[in-house]
Formats: sequence, structure tokens, C-alpha cells
Amino acid sequence: MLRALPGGRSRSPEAEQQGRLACLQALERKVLWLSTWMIHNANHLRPSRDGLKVGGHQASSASVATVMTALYLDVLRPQDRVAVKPHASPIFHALQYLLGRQTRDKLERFRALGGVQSYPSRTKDGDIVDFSTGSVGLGVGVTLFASIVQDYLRLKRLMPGDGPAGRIIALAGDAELDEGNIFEALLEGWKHDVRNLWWVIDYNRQSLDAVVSDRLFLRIDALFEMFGWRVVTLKYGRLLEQAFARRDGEHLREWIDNCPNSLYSALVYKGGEGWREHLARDLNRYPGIRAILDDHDDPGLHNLMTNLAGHDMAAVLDAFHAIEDDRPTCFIAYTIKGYGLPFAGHKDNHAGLMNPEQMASLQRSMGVPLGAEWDRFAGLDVPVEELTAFLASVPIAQVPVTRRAAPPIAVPAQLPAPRGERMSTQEAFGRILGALATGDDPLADRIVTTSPDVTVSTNLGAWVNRRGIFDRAERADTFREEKVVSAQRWAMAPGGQHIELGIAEHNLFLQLAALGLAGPLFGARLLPIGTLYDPFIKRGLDALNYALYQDARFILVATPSGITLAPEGGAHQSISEPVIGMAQPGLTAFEPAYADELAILLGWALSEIQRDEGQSVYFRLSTRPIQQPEREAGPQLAEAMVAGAYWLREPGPGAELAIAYCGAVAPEALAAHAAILDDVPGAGLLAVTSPERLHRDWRAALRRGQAGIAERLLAQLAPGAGLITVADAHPAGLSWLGSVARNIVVPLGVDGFGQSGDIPDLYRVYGIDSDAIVDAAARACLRRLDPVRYN
Ligand SMILES: Cc1ncc(C[n+]2csc(CCOP(=O)(O)OP(=O)(O)O)c2C)c(N)n1
Ligand SMILES: [Mg+2]
Repeated sequence: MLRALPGGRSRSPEAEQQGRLACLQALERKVLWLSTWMIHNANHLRPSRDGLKVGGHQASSASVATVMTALYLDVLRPQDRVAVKPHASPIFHALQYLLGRQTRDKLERFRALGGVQSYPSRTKDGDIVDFSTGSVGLGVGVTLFASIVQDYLRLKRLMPGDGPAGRIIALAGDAELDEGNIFEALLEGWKHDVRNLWWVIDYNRQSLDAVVSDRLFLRIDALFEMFGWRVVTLKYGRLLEQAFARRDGEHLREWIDNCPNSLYSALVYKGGEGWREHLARDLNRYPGIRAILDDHDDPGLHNLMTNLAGHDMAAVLDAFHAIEDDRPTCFIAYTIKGYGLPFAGHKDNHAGLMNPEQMASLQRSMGVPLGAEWDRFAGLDVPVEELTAFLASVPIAQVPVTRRAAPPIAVPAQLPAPRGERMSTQEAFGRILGALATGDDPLADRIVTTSPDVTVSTNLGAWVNRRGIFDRAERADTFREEKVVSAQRWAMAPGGQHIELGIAEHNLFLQLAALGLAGPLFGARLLPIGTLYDPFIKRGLDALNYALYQDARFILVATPSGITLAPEGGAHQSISEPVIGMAQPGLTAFEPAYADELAILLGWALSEIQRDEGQSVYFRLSTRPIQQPEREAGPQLAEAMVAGAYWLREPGPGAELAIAYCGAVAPEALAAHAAILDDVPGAGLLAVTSPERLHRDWRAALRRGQAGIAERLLAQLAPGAGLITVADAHPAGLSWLGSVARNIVVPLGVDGFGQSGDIPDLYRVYGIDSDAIVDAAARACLRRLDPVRYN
């Protein structure tokens, strides 16, 4: 078959392929140039106002220029999704620029406000980025969980269109494999039989500080294979393979194979002379090797010895195109950090920047005329029309970059609150979800739950029994088949709506990240709910932060929490999580006390996570059964619960004291309130459902110059009234309330590690029982009467 060329000529498939290869090789040079120039421009040409180094990673970028050019300009299909190695951001944006999806203005403002971000960012660089990256290891891990989400959606036919599955690809630095989360993810992936997943490792054998251990990679192949992955190693390029095929070539191969990483890197930096000296010394007895040395001048020898497959476009393309099935595949691409740049291979090159002289010399060697630095084609040896036609034919360029629309899922105005005289918020949660699971509200079909081996103990049992566990294949519940009595029915099927994970909390948050991006990644909206024990939020905190950084939307239910967990002991008793909930961007935090509050807040959260400007939502729940209020929460009360606080006991006019409580200590707050009413008539009792929302509203109101919600509530008290704050958590979560209307605040809470005990003992020891609240109230009143003596 002959293809028509512009101008009416035609050429054979072989010539066509050669033409494409020539375009890719030319553009690969351009991508290297643009990324290097982008960083240079930001550091040397843009005026600095603060004297800070701008930075950027010229060496890390150069390392993946070939692999990324091959992927973005040839291999990727519109349905594929990619997480790019964080410090290859300049290469990624250079490629987008060539494709006309990125502007020169943004490239010129690399690492400046509004410009290209240091590390690819979904929220700031826009829809060209599939996954944000930055904290190494997490971008790699999230692709695995995104592949599970793709299967989840495809098997349930929730994805729009009927096209082929996309490949979910991570471009990883080799040192990223030091991050434990990668191994946690691999094991989880094996359990879930992940498919359509590619991890491409930029094996430049360098990290930030050093050259990586030689022995490390001996283990990598075995490791991936153990988890059922295919490993494709791209080691030597075409030139080296040809040299190996020459007489005595096997000795050259053996020499390189055995060359320690540090020596290889050092020789890469030294260049032709260094190679010659070592090869002549070690292999001079072989006539074939002497001939190879004679046939190459120093630059030629350097070129030969650095011809690793990760820099050989044809080899890279062959490796990618050879994969036609959906088995997870790890490509180990041998590369050189800083390839093509003067500090190639130098162990200190991670943060290295080329100086102006080096840059000028690179510019000359690239044939880029002065003033044409941002030109897409200047200096390339392929005609501009051919390059333009090539770029227009790139598969991913056939689809415009737009945010994938996923229509919102309707949420009922209010979820029914579970009834009962005494109940814990955790029990209420289980019952609310259980009721949703039984009902036929289409909302429930879009809910997907996940938990790191605490499904039963966080009360998801009823939901899972009814909605089943997700698996790519049908798997029977053996206990059930064997008629062993159990409250849990754990049949697995593609239709299941719970993703059961192993204990690793990082995996939970990466799974939530991927589920919470189902809309933008795959065009189908899911409403993810993840459960874990509150103290273990910290175990996966960076992954949670990572999920929120890229605006994944989900509901996090953390239970049990605090010292209220009592006998279970100090290691499981969370303290600082509510403060984390307050300080964590992208997350709205609630700690309700009662079942009706939770029903209202959960309903609100299901809408909130779907709102364009919304956030993910964190609920801190408890296993403590407490007396429920007898009330029907009307719209006004519901609104106040969502806003963060309401008066459970309204203060009398000019009240001199109020107690503000949050969460499971409600009974102590109520008892203390009842006890002080005689001495302080009209004292108020403020139920705080969300310190975080109150605080946020307070700051926003201050900016607007208005009274916010907290200020309006506290304005009902006398000026300078006492305010006792109490929660089973660090007191900083509520103590700030004293600043809002200048109340005399006495903050109660937990600021030491917990221990085993029962609730009365522990609340007494940590000073959050009703006696402690009454004492604090007395202190506040004394202070109010005699501020001089008590200050
Ligand atoms: C969690 C985390 N720790 C530390 C860093 C700082 N850091 C950025 S890149 C890097 C080394 C990366 O080496 P490698 O993955 O091999 O990438 P290369 O630059 O060699 O391509 C480090 C330690 C980070 N970004 N994230
Ligand atoms: Mg590296």
C-alpha cells in the first residue's frame, strides 16, 4: 500500500515507517531542547525578584526525552492515561506544546505564577494532565488503582462509549522504586488481577544524591515477575547491538554488563577519552575490540558506549508496540541521566543547571538560531511540512482536550436517619448505608465503598452483604457454600460495589484517589466512600494529601476515634486527626455526635463531592452508643449542622457562659451543662459538628468584614462570657473559638497518648468528663470576675 505525500508523491510502507521514525527522532531532539531551554529561561533569563534559585530538572528531563516522545507522539491512544515522573514536567509540557496543547506563554512562565508547574498538576496545568505527581512513588501507585477503576467501570458498563480499554501508564524514576507504597500497591494489584497497566522505569541508575546500588536491579525483574507482570528490559540500542555482533563483540557486552553503575556514570561524564582508556586497558587482548576502538573517534566511541536502548527511538518503539495483550508490563528502560547534555552521568546532576556558555554551545549544536529558541521546528533536519503533517497525525491529537463530562447523580434532599434510643455514629453510618443498599435509589448504584481490611469493624457489613464485593471474576463465598454460619456474605463478582483492600492505608487513599477521579479520567461518576480507623489516617497521610491535591472526590469515614475507643488502648486512640482535618486543603471535616446529624451530613456530602467547587469530606465517627435526642431536624437545623454548629441548648439573654463540644463527649457536655445551670442561669450548650467549617467561615467572614456563623452564635452570650470547649481530640481544634468574640476560653481535650481503660476512667484522667467541664466553667467564671488575678 502506498501513502500519498503532500505534493502528490507516494511512498512504500517501509519508507513511510522510516519517515515516521525520522520525524520522531527529530522531534525528540526538539523536546530535549525545549525542556532544557524552558528551565534555562526560567533560571537565567527571567528577572528574579527574590534571589531564589528557580530550579527545574534538566538532567532528569533529558533522561526520558526519547521514551516520552515515543509514547506521546506515537504509542499513546486517546483512551490511555499517564502519570508522568514528577521532574519530567518540562518534557511533558514541551510535548504538549509541539501538539499545540500548551502555549509558549506558559512555557516561558515555567515555575512562575500561572505558568507551567514544576511537577505535572491536574488542577493547575489543566486537562492535559491525567494524574498529578510530585511526591515520588504515589503517581506510580495511583495508576494501578486507576486500572482497577477502569475495570470496575467497564465490567459494569458504566463507561460512555464501547471503545477498547485504555492503558494506564506510569513513567517512573528508578529511585521511585525505593518507596514502600509501590510494593504495597504491587501486592494489592496481584490480588485484584490488574490489567492494562504499564510501568515504564527510567533506569538511569541515579537518584537525587547518588548512583543507585548495582545489586538492586538484579531483584527488580524477579519481583515484578513474582507478581505476575511481564518485564521488558530495554538495555542496549542498535549501535551497541551491532558492535556486539562484531568479532569479539561479546567481550564488549560482558564488559558493559559487568561495569559498576558508578564507573559507567563517571565514564559517561568523562566522554570518549575515558571510555578508550578503560576499554583499552581491560580488553586490549581482543583484536576485535581493538578494531572497534580504531573505527571510532572519541565522540563516536562516546556515542557508541552511551547507546542505551532507552535513548534509541527505534528500540523503544519496538518494545512498546510489541505488547498487544492486557497483561501488566514493566519496561525497564536503560537511560543516562542528563543524556545529550554536558553533565550527563555526573552523580551531582540532579539539580544541576547548565550555565549560559553550555547553553550557547548546546544551541549551536542543535542548530537553533538566536531568537528562534521557542520555534517548534528550528534546527531540525526534517522538512517543516513533514513534521507538521506528522504532528497532525499523532493519535492522541485526534481527540480534543476537554474535561470529560460525567453527569451528576441526584441525591435525595435528606437521607432517612436511623431510629433508636441509643446509638453510636458508627452504627448510624452502617445503618444508613445498609438502608441505601436495600433501596432502589439509583444513587446507591454509583456508591462504591472500599476499606483496608476493616470493612466489618467500620460497620460496612450490611452494605457489603447486599451489594457484594467487586472482583473481575465471579468467586463464591466458600463459608456460605460450606454452610458455615457467618453474618458476612462475601461473594465476589464484577457487579460488586465494595473494593476490599489489604491493610495498607496508602493503598486505600490511592484507591480513593483513583475512584474519586473516575469522572475526569473515564467519564463516569462514582461516589466513593472509604472507611478506616481514625488513627491510621496518619499512616496514609501523604497519599490522602496526594488524592486531595489532584482534586479527587470521595467521602472518608474514620472510625473508631479518640480515647473513647477506651479498652482498645492508646496505640489506636487518635488525637490530632481533627486538627489534620482542619488544616488539610481539599477536605471538609465533620465530627457529628448524633445519628440524625450524620444522616443530614452524609446526604450533604454526597452532593458536595459532586459539586464543581466542592471538596472531599471526612467524617470522624465513634463506637460509643449515646442517648439520641428526640427531635425532627427541620431544614434550619439541618443547615446549621452543615454550617458547623448549632445551639443544643440555647443561651439565655446575656448568658455568662457556654460549653462548646464536638463529637462523642456530648453526654458529658450535657451533664455538665445541666449541673451548672443553677449557678450560671442561661448558660448555653453549643453543638459543634464541624470545627473546620466554622473556622473557614470565620476567616472568610473576616475577609468580607462581616460577622460569620461562629461570631453570630457567640454574640448571643454576654461580652467576654466564659467558653469551655471540649472534644475527644487535641484541644486546638476548638480553642480558637475564644478569639472569635473574645470569650474567656478554657479548652479541654486530649494532648497526650491514650491508654487502655473504660470511658469514665479515661475521660477523668484526660480531663474531658463532666466534672472537668464543670471545673473549667468555674475557672472561666472566676477569670471573668477577676481578670487581673487570674490572668
Ligand atoms: C516522597 C518524596 N521524597 C523525596 C523527594 C525529593 N526527590 C525528588 S526527585 C528525587 C530522586 C528521584 O530519583 P529518580 O526517581 O531516579 O529520578 P531521576 O531524576 O533519576 O529520573 C528525590 C529524592 C520527592 N519528590 N518525593
Ligand atoms: Mg533515576
